[in-house]
Amino acid sequence: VILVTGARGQIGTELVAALRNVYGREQVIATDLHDAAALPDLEGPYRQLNVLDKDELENLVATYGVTQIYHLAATLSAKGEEAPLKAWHLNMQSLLNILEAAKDHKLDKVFWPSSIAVFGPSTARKISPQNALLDPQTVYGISKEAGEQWCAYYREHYGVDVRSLRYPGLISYSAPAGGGTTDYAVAIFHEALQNGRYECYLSPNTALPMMYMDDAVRATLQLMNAPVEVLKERGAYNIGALSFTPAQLAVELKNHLPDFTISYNTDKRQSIANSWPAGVEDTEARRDWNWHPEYDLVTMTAHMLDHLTPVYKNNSNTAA
Ligand code: VAH
Repeated sequence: VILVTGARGQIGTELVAALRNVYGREQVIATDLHDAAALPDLEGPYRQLNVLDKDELENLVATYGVTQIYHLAATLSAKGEEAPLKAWHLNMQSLLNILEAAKDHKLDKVFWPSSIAVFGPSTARKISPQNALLDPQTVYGISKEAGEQWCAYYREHYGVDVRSLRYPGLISYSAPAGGGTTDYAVAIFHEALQNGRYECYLSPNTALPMMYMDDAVRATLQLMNAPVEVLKERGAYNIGALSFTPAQLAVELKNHLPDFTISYNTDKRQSIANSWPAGVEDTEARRDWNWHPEYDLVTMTAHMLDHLTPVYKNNSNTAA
């Protein structure tokens, strides 16, 4: 039985669906902070869980005979800067609760997402290699760097099989991205379809490592299904797919929506983006567990619009 925390988030929504496809709906317990009664679209087993409540977590693990945990609940980069100590506490204490539960209940495996946010000035605006110096500039990035070290500690001291990926900015259509710096690349699709224009909070030439959610989900399952002996990296694996700027994404969108216009009005998220790499090197992921991306800017844009255009068409019809 697999337990997913943060199941209502951008990654959680997709991972729960993918895991249920593979293991069966009843084998994947989705959890998040929301009360089930407040979730009309709920499908499959769901339990309200505050990941800071260790007893509640242990209770669920014991009740359902949980053997794997995907721990996705966290505060992202931009939101974390608004309440640093709250973000640190949530991101770190929840991970420690999960690692302790994995140790005490001898779980088979744990997945925990790291991020390109672990990189900072030493590789800012460049291509970050797997073994770059990690000098994060955000609370979120600090929690991801510390989290990678805690995962290695529990692996080395207690034999917990915890695996991790440094996700780039993720782009998906099924759940809103919440509180990230890369989320312009999600919002732009909704605004382009709804209003024909988008005001971007990053400057036009801000290149960032990005990935379509289908690739991110596939990478996650591939990593989790790899035999443990092939996993050589102590920290989380870099995985790369795309690297583009807001201007490049806008040009690609215009190929589908000729009247679309973009404007720029940078805010504090620009300084976060400036501290991140423009791309990442993922030689080790390709070497150890055969990682390779399948979506590029053209296919990702087409896929996003295929799924979102009908949503806005229906709304405008009903609106009319
Ligand atoms: C964020 N989407 O922007 C997340 C991610 C690399 C970015 O960690 O905070």
